[in-house]
Parts: sequence; C-alpha cells; structure tokens
Amino acid sequence: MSKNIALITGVTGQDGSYLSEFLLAKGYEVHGVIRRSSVDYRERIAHLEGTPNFHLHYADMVDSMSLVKLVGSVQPTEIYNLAAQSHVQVSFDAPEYTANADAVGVLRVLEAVRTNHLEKTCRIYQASTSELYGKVEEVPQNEKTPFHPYSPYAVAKLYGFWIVKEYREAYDMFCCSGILFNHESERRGETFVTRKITLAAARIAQGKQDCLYLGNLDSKRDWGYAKDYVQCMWLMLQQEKAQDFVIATGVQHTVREFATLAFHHAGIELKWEGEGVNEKGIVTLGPAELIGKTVVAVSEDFYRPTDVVNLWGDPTKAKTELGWNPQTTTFEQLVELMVRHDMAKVASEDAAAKVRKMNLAEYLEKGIVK
Ligand code: NAP
Ligand code: F7E
Repeated sequence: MSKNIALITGVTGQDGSYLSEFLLAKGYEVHGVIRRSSVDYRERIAHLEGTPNFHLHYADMVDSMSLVKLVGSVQPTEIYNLAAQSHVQVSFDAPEYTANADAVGVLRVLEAVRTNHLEKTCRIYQASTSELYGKVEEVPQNEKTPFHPYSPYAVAKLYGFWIVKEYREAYDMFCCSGILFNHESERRGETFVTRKITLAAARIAQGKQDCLYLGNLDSKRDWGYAKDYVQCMWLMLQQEKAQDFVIATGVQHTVREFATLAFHHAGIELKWEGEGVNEKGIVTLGPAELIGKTVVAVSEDFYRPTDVVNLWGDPTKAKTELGWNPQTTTFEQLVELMVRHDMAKVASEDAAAKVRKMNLAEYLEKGIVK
C-alpha cells in the first residue's frame, strides 16, 4: 500500500496545527510550510517538532518557485492549502498582499501540482470561507446560495474558490473547497473576536485589565470548534468525487451573546445598556470591586468599512454525505473550553513572568546579559 503524504500550507496556524495532529494520528507523513520570521511563531506546533513523521520546509504563498520545488521534493498525495492572510479587517489595510497570498497563492499551488505532473495522484483541499456569502442573499447559507463577497479578503478567496473549480473541470484534478464558517479554539489568533473576548474576560476577572473594547456587537456568526472542522477537510479528500461542502454548526449567535457567556464562565454577569457606539457591558454580579463597572465598551476603531453581519450555515450536505456531526462541540461547550483555557493562561502569566525575572537576575549576575 502506498504511503499517505500530506503537505499542509499554513501549518503554524490554528487549523494547520489541529490538522497536523489529526493526520499524524492516522499514520500520515506530514510536511508543513513555514515562513522565515525574526521571532518564534511556532507555538501551536512546537509539541509536534521532533515527531519522526513531521517535517517543516520554508516556502511562501507569494513565491511560485518555492512552491514548485517543494511539491516536487515532497511528492504529496494530499495537499491542504490553509495558508492565507486570514484577517478580514487587515485585508482592508493590506488588500494587494491579501490578493497575492489568498487568490494568486491558490493558483500557484495548483500550478505547482501540474508542473510536477502530480495532477492524477495528488488531491487538493482549498480553505474557502463563509465570507464568500458576505452581504448575504439568503439565510441560512448552503452550497447553492449566491456569493456576494464584502471585503478584500472575501474577494481574494472568491478567486481561490473559482480557480479550484476551474482546474477540477479543465484538468480533471481532484481539488475541492471547504466553505467553512467561523471556527474557533483555544489556539485561535488573539485578534479574532472570540479569542479577544475570552482572553479579556479572563484578564478582567483576574484584575489584569479594566475594559474590553469591541466593534459591532450585533454581528452574527455560526461559530464551531476548529478541532471538529479539520476532520471534514480530510473527509472531503477521501470521497470518490471532488465536491465543495459547507461546514458549519447550523446555530447562530451575536458577538454580544458570545461576550455575555464568556464573562459568565469567567465568574462575571453582565447587563447591557445603551445603543451603537454608546453600548456598554456593566457588571451586575462578580468580584465586589467590579460591581457596577463598565467592562465592555464599543470603539469605532473595530468597525469595518463593510461588515458581514449575518452568517449562518446549513451543514445538511456535510451531515448526509460526509457523515459528519455538526454539533460534536456545541456553542456553549466552545465558549466554556476557551474561557477555561484562558483563565489558566492568564493565571500562569504571573508565574511565567516571575521565572523570567529570576532568570534575568541570574543572567545579570553572571554577566550573560547586560
Ligand atoms: P491562521 O491561524 O491565521 O493561520 C494562517 C496560516 O497561513 C499561518 O500558518 C500563516 O503563517 C500562513 N500564511 C499566511 N501568509 C502566508 C504566506 N504568504 N506564505 C505561507 N504561509 C502563510 O488561520 P486559520 O484560522 O488556521 O485558517 C486557516 C485557513 O482557513 C485560512 O486560509 C483562512 O483564511 C481559512 N478560514 C478560516 C476560518 C476560521 O474561522 N478560522 C474560516 C474559514 C476559512 P504564519 O504563522 O507565518 O503567519
Ligand atoms: O470577526 C465583529 C466583526 O475577526 C467576527 C476569519 O477566520 O472567519 C473569520 O473572519 C465579527 C465581525 O472573524 C470586533 O466586525 C466586533 O463581524 O472574529 P472576526 P471574521 O471577520 O468573521 C471567517 C469565516 C474567515 O474566513 C476569516 O479567515 O465580529 N467584531 N468587534 C469584531 N471582530 C474583531 N476581530 N475584533 C473586534 O473587536
């Protein structure tokens, strides 16, 4: 039997780290793409480094040559293209880079496979997104809902979606897109709204932050757990036929509801007063020194030029054709697990800082640092 060899772009990201664990447990040889950085950014995969079947390589989504060479040397049987400038708000500040990495980057991966004559042996998963529905034309959204991208990020991802479809039809390649709705975890980047909230709730509960500033509290999302979603990426590549799938929980909540529940799990009950930019989250129950204080406020800095406000996925096709359970982790469980993780992380920050201070004192004494 031939060996399963996976190449993951975006291996250092939230999904890349969970997918690596998932594929290693299935006996795959896993190769991940990393970028050179002046600081250590491999926190999410540090525990995998040194595993015999896990290998890292330098390449970049904006550098065709690096991708062609890498695909040629790894000879993957499956490629998971997860690498992207994935922050919607940042895409308004860096639209050209976002298009290069998130749109043309997909084309580069497809062409790297063709250049190496692997189109009949290598299956490709493309990380597409519910942002394609953007200014939504129906709720909930399924595989037939029209797209209406509403940010530079979404427009770039739309190109990725269509070029994958085009190569599937033009060259009979096994390539498909997962239209994934928001998925979060204790490894979620700290500037996405859920993680920003769970970290702030933990810091506020432990007296290390005064107030959390957010943008649009009315925005609605279908939030799932990233660890459950990587299983679908793999399932999509195990089917007889390449097809695109919506991956979602089928349940929708507002940013305000997420915040209310996150603070609850951090031991703080909130009431909401005011509207729009004047809305505030005020403590009604919790540590005595916080009662009556405003711990959540709105800042226009987090408003977007165009915002996607009503995402709600219909996972029926994934449920029936992939046999996937969209409710493996519920919204309530997701919020709780993220807060529990961040309460412990924030509590250990003091201890870690103390150790760093002690090390520094010792280094200073020994003259190792000046
Ligand atoms: P993430 O945590 O932001 O990770 C993005 C990954 O892409 C990181 O490993 C990053 O590397 C890498 N990357 C960015 N630009 C690159 C470049 N030019 N060359 C090579 N690597 C590059 O994202 P995620 O949440 O895991 O999401 C994975 C994918 O799914 C992304 O394509 C995202 O757009 C898409 N998606 C995410 C969600 C979601 O809710 N999480 C929903 C739908 C679709 P560094 O560590 O070096 O920055
Ligand atoms: O925003 C609102 C914001 O940045 C969610 C990416 O993984 O999922 C993600 O994109 C909503 C938006 O995620 C703040 O305006 C309010 O309406 O957590 P987010 P996103 O934009 O949905 C999709 C599916 C992807 O494909 C992307 O890669 O929350 N919001 N206040 C805020 N958002 C942020 N970031 N920060 C706030 O303070």
